[in-house]
Amino acid sequence: MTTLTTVTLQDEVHTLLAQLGVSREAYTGGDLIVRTPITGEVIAHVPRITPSATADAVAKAHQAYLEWRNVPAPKRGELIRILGDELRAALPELGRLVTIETGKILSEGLGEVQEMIDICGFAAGLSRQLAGLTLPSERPSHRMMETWHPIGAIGVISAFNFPVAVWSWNAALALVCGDAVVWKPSEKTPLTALATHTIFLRAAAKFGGVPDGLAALLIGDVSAGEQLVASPLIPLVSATGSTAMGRTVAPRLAARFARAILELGGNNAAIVAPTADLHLTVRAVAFSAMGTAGQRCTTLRRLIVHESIYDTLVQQLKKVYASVVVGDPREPGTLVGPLIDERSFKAMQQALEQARSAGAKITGGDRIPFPESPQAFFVRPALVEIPTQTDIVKHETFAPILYVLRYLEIEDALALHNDVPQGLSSSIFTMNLREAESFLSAAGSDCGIANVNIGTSGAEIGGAFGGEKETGGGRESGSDSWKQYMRRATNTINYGTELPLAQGVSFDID
Ligand code: UN1
Repeated sequence: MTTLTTVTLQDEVHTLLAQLGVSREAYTGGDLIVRTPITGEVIAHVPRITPSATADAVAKAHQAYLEWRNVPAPKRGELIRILGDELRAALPELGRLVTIETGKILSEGLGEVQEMIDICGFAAGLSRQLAGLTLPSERPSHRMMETWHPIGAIGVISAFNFPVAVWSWNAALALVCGDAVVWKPSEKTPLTALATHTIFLRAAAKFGGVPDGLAALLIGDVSAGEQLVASPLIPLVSATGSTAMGRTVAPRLAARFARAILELGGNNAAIVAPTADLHLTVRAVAFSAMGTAGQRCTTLRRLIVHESIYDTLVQQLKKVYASVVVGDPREPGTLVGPLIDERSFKAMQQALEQARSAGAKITGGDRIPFPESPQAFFVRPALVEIPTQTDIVKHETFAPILYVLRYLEIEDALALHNDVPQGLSSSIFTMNLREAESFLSAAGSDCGIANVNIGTSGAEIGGAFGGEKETGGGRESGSDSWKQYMRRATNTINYGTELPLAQGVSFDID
């Protein structure tokens, strides 16, 4: 365990914000109190946006879209290329700010900004590839094709755990697609949002001629998000957060036929088969289950282990769980930082209590006190051996709890795997080709992400990211996710002198 330094984090945060170019008024004098989970101390007072300013921002973003949609896509890509350069230049400071605001370790804070840089590269290339199909027409001298057009100003609602990367997955694609972006970040992480917005404005100034309000930031409470969800000027909202949040957002969007990209709860599992490379498995499980203090939507929460290797694997994991360094996420050597707040700590303790009453054997899970930061919530990650997949195992608790279950037949492992309401990420550890391929097949994992011999978390930006069932069905980031940020027009062009009708219909007026 490391000891926390006594340097005030507020000073460090203000220095970082100044280095990143954020003006002092943006994070002082307001009534939104921002705390760092590292010590629990207050690091900023951010002014909240008013409802009328939110309405203005949305209206302005819509106007900006009307202009931006006429800028050629490769030119729009140039803005995102510059944004990537600006993020690269800001990486050390922004990465550190992510660490201080969220409590994730420095390597993960920097990794988050790297994801932003990566998606900018992806989107800049994509700006020359927003391609539609050309399709054969059944009519002579006719051509049929698809064209992709921008859709409008889109809304992004993001969560505390990936406070800036999630914005970038949406914004980089949407801006290249010709949309404007209005962003409502988590109330717990307004500072990294302010820094990111400032970096965007710097990129926009370098690019020159970006319509005013093309990317807007709404720092406020839940009502700002609600306004975004209700606005007829916002044709799409991409929302990341809990399934409970999705349940309120999705019907409101559906009621006005707006699009939704939902990235909600996960309850990710890994199956460990008898042939698994255990050395690799232990490392993968450690990162996926304990990384980001269990606060990724892709965090590994259930481990389904074959009876024949159960004792060996659990013993090895117990060693790692007992020795992993929990402490100040800024210090090299720390692997597990604090939980975001007391609420999250309480939810973890309640889940452990329920597991205990279901007959679970729990290793870890206790609070680690740091006398110099009594308001911080550091915990030893918990390994919970549980005989059956009870309700608490089926529930996503956003904390480092790994439930361990046994299996004998691979079919039973798969059944357990899929028997939860969520469907985000999944893995199998095996050297058996049949098992691996079955896991990836139609009858295998029911998740949006299914991996072999790697963990459930830490996906690359090049793939589509998201999941099924209560995870919400949305896809962000790579592959063809961009299509959601555009509207598709099907065009049929007649270059002949006749007017043949489709389906052989005749309608002769002569
Ligand atoms: C999230 O937790 O909301 O795959 C996103 C991962 C990261 C993204 C996590 N690339 O773990």
